[in-house]
Amino acid sequence: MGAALTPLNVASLSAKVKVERLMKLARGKKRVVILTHDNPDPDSIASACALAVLFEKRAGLEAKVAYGGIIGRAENLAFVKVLKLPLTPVSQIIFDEYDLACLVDTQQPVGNHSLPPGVKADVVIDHHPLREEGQLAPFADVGRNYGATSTLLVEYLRAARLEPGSELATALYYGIKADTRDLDRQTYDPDIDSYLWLFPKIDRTLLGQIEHPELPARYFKLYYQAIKRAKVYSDAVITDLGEVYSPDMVAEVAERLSFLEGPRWSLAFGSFRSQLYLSLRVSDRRMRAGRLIRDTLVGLGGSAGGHGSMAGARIPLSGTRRDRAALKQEVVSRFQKAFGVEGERGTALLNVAQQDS
Ligand SMILES: [Mn+2]
Repeated sequence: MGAALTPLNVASLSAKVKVERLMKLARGKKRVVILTHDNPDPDSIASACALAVLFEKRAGLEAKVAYGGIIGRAENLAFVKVLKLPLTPVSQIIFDEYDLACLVDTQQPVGNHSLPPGVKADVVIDHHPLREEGQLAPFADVGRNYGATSTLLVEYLRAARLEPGSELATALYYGIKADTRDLDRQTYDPDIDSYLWLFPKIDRTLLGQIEHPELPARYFKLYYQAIKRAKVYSDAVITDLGEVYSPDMVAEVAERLSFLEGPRWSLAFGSFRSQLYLSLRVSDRRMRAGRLIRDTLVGLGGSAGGHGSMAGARIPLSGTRRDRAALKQEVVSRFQKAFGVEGERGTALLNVAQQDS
């Protein structure tokens, strides 16, 4: 995937210039593949789909959106289904058939994506904190304050005078809404501006179907386990979900437990296909969850990242049952230390609830 342009982080340029750069990069190319991060969330999917539309409509390329991992949360499944978003599992992609590769909502060195090791991303568009090597792509738009990658894509569409259809508009709108938790968390002026621009274009009936989906029985079973196993410490709540049916449920549970009154930290972890997925939330915005999770898990392999009050990681699980249990124990004690609750025994959440009543 030869790139003719010199690497330059375009983040400080206007959306109009960014789009011009993208078009310049697309010149002479035929097919583009756009990758979300693994186990993609709505922001990642919406951004990828918007970028595909931009390449198709403004550069005449054939564009394919692909993802690694699985889409498991009911909201995210409904999102893809009701908005008819054209996604392809990465296992079906032959990278040699594409002359342009893009990554959205993540950066190459972060590692939570399925771009093969030998393939360099030509385009990287992401709102997560900048990783130095993340800006080495011929087109890198990274490192500025945005609550969602979808906001960046809305700016591109507007600069390109491309009117999104109601489905794409709804996708981008929900992408911003979900990542910023209804414009409440890590939200910046461009997010609000894009949100308001999209609002008249969305389909509210479809949005309702996404936000209030039917939930499978296993969802409730997982929550039952999560609550039963949750342990509360002076400043943290930690739960082991065991085997999960979808990695993104780990983040959902960590998010839910972060509402527990008292502790600032919430940590959930669960295994899926021989990986341990971890998700961390902190109620104090001054704490940097992404930095903490990376520092805490150093040396265990896998990948970790995050921003502000939320972070996630995955680490490979190998060896015997006992090895896996030992790794989990190691992870928990490292976090207990990081949360300042080492040496505490913790109380089962259900027993805390008894004390309350
Ligand atoms: Mn995002």
